[in-house]
Amino acid sequence: MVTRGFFSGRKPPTDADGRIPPGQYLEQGFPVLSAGPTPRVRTEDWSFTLKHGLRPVKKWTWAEFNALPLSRMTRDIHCVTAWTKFDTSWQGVLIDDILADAGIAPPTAFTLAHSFDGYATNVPAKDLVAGKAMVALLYEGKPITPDHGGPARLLVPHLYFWKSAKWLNGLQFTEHDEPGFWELRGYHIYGDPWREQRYTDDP
Ligand SMILES: Nc1nc2c(c(=O)[nH]1)N[C@H]1C(S)=C(S)[C@@H](COP(=O)(O)O)O[C@H]1N2
Ligand SMILES: [Mo]
Repeated sequence: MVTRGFFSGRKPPTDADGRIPPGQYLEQGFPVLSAGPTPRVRTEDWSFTLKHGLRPVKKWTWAEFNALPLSRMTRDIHCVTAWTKFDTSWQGVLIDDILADAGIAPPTAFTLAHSFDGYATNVPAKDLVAGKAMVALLYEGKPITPDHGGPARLLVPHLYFWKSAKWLNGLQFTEHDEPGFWELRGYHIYGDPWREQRYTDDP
């Protein structure tokens, strides 16, 4: 039976409770959260550099990067400011496929994602591989808008959304777990929404 209510969009899915981590609420819109002004990065000026420590391993132009295999991820996302958004759909290049193109396996256990605005965030290497993360190029089938991190952003949906660096321009493997922008300013070093790891001292 199809009812009027089905089309209204006001009724959350029946499994909503099990999909909303502790302390989060369900958001229908897509809020923008940026530490500073939105950088306008033209694709002709865009590049992505993979580094092991200070040593560049491989660098891609926009055209080269877009020639890598494109994958789709549809995931719930969770911002530390307490909104959760269901079923966001992205297309981009899995970190697995970036590493394969560079011909390497993760050389260390930790990474820092770097962005055009100077933002950085740390993510353990194991949280980026095995299909868990991508460099997203499209959101809901269209190029990611500048405010949401276009031309390219990291997507690590199983961690709080501050780990999904916008305006991404590189990934650096580091010997140690090095805190990034928000991790240096009181946010949790790992940021698992299901364990409610919001702030530095949260277990
Ligand atoms: N480069 C960069 N990436 C960033 C940020 C930022 O300020 N700069 N903000 C982070 C935070 S705190 C969140 S919650 C998400 C917000 O992404 P959205 O604006 O697409 O919702 O981006 C993250 N990635
Ligand atoms: Mo955030």
